[in-house]
Amino acid sequence: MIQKNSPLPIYYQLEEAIKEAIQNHELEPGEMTPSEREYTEKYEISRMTVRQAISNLVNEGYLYRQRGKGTFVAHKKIEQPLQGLTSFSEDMRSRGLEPSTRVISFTEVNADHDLAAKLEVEAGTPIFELKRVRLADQQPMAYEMLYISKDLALGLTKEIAVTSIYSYVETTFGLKIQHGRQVIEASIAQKKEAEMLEIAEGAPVLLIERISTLDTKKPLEVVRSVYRADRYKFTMNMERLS
Ligand code: 16G
Repeated sequence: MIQKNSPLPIYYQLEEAIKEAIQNHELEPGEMTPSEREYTEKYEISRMTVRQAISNLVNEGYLYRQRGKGTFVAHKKIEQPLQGLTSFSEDMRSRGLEPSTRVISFTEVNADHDLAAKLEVEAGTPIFELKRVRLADQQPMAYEMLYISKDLALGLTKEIAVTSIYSYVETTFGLKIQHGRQVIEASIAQKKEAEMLEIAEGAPVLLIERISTLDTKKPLEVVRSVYRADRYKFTMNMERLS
């Protein structure tokens, strides 16, 4: 409730009231919030105050605006720890989310110099190129371009790529995926990526490149992924260096 005689600013009280409504599931993720006018009338406060509260909540990631449509409740971001080499399927399941995959294309290409160097194969070696949209509870989270040595993923098909590649490689061939090197950069969604991720072109995304290697030190995959920045955040633990 909003108390006009409270020392707390009214916009702040409204922010708290909206956050509470989200916590109590009165407002669900993806749902449109009441309009500025509705809040103005409900609490008998000025439109400027409502605007300020909503802007603050947008900046803090609780709400998001869609041009021409309105303001909506944001989905909680997935927190991905930056330690432990895990697969998308494992990550989602460990959070109680159902992973699924849309295979956009599955082809054989010849490794260019960059990929060949990363996969430690000769340039021109045939490798698999796999483009997949990874979803959690039916919502697109990431668009992945995966390059994998053919000899380490023999028999890989589109049908298998719908499930877990890590589990295929590990259970079918008894390979041990051991090490990963990952680089994360901020960017904005290009047209194709935006389409795949069902976000606006130009929306913020995180570009991730991962090279993972087997216990034998042989590189297994080079994966370039585009993650939705509105749904993902990365966390890490740090020790103070002496
Ligand atoms: C993650 C990995 C990707 C790996 C995939 C395997 C990142 C940035 N990328 O998406 O490198 O190929 O998991 O997932 O985390 P899967 O076993 O479910 O196919």
